[in-house]
Order: sequence, then C-alpha cells, then structure tokens
Amino acid sequence: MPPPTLGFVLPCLDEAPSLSALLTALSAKWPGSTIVVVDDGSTDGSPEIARSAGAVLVERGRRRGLASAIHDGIAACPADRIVVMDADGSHRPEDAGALITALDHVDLAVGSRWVRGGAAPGLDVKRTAWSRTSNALVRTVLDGSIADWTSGFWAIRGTAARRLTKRPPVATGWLGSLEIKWRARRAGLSIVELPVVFDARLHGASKLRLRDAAAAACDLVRVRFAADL
Ligand SMILES: Nc1nc2c(ncn2[C@@H]2O[C@H](COP(=O)(O)OP(=O)(O)O)[C@@H](O)[C@H]2O)c(=O)[nH]1
Ligand SMILES: [Mg+2]
Repeated sequence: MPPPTLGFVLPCLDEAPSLSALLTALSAKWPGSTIVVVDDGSTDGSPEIARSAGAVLVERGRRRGLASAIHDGIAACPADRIVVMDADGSHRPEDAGALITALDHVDLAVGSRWVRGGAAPGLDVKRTAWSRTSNALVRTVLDGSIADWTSGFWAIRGTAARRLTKRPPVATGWLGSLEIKWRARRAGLSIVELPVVFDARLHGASKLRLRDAAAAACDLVRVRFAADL
C-alpha cells in the first residue's frame, strides 16, 4: 500500500510575513504534501506568496469567517491526512508531526495548549485568560472530553474530514475549529489530544475582534443545539 498522502489547510488573512516562512518549512519537512491556503481578500501579498510557493490557493475575495474557510480548505485538499493550522506562525511545524502520526490510531488529533506538556507563551495575560475562560465555558456547554476545544491546530483523517464537512458550518467565525471537533464527538469518532506550543505571532495582530467574541458566544449555543451538523 502506498503511504498516506498529506495535506495542510491554512486559513489566511493578511499573514504575508509569516506565510512565506511557514510554506517553506512545511514543504521542506513534508515534500510532496498538498498545501491549501484559503485567503479572504488579503491585501498584503499573501495570495502571491502562496501561489509562488506552489500552494493551492482558494481565493474567496472578502472576509467570510474561519469556519467556512476550514470547510472550503478541506474541500480543496484531497489528502488522506489533513493538518489545519494558523498561517501566522504561532503553530510550530515540528508539532504537526506527532498529530499526523497519531492518525495511525485515531480519526482526529487535537493540538492542545492546555494539556500536560502544552503551553502558550505566545498569549499575553489577557489572551490566556480569554482562552482559559472560553474553553471552560465550552467544556460546560459541550462536554469535558477536550481541554482545548478552541485550538486551531489539529490533524484529521481525510475520510473523516470530508464526512464531517458535508453540511455547511453552523458557526460563522472564530469557533470553526470547535465545530469540527464537536461534529467528530457526535459522530463517535476517535479523538486524542496532544500537547503543542502556541507561540507569539511574529507579525501583525490577531484577527479576533471583540465582536467576534460576542458572535462566538452565539455560535457556541447554535452549534450545541443544532439538530443536524
Ligand atoms: N480565510 C480566512 N482566514 C481567517 C479569517 N479569520 C482569521 N483567519 C486566519 O485564521 C488563522 C487564525 O486567526 P488568528 O487571528 O491567528 O486567531 P488567534 O490565533 O485565535 O489569535 C490565521 O491564520 C488568520 O489569518 C477569515 O475570516 N478568513
Ligand atoms: Mg493565530
């Protein structure tokens, strides 16, 4: 049997300074992998960087939210194993290796800041409090099976990814990564959580805005009580 094919899905909004280094690192470590950049109208040259690095570029023109970016990225990534990660350099390519290997045994491997061995030196006090509080709230509303429900760094078997994204996302924005995990839970798929280190962005600012936090609270309730996902 040929070895499983590998793909990466990188949602991207004005991440040019980090994107270039990330694409170089991923292609060097996993030659032959498919890298999909889902760009929502970046004006800083991110699409050109993706194109010239040989990535598959999904251009959506305007900001349409993280949840649908993940779905569209998966649709454009015909690989047996898919890693979803930020394009801003805060997720370490070397941490992806363990997530990918875990797919030998499970359907979904979540890169977690909040299990033993994980860390988030890249989050300041305010963002750490936000991440801790939002994850605690999510564990109450969904369940306590995952410590880092909001992590945007995870790997999934291609078959599971395609099955779980057949229906469009209920979440509109920042909780896109959470919705996939919840869909996996509801479908009874096997999930493991592995430690990762979340570094500070080297450039630019988080795309998370205050109004995204409010939208995320509504999304959480809608995801939890959705009849069909
Ligand atoms: N295509 C697309 N990418 C997005 C959108 N919002 C955020 N991103 C990207 O998704 C990743 C996560 O966003 P980020 O701002 O880093 O969130 P944080 O890590 O929680 O601070 C980054 O690579 C962003 O550029 C969006 O609406 N569309
Ligand atoms: Mg980020």
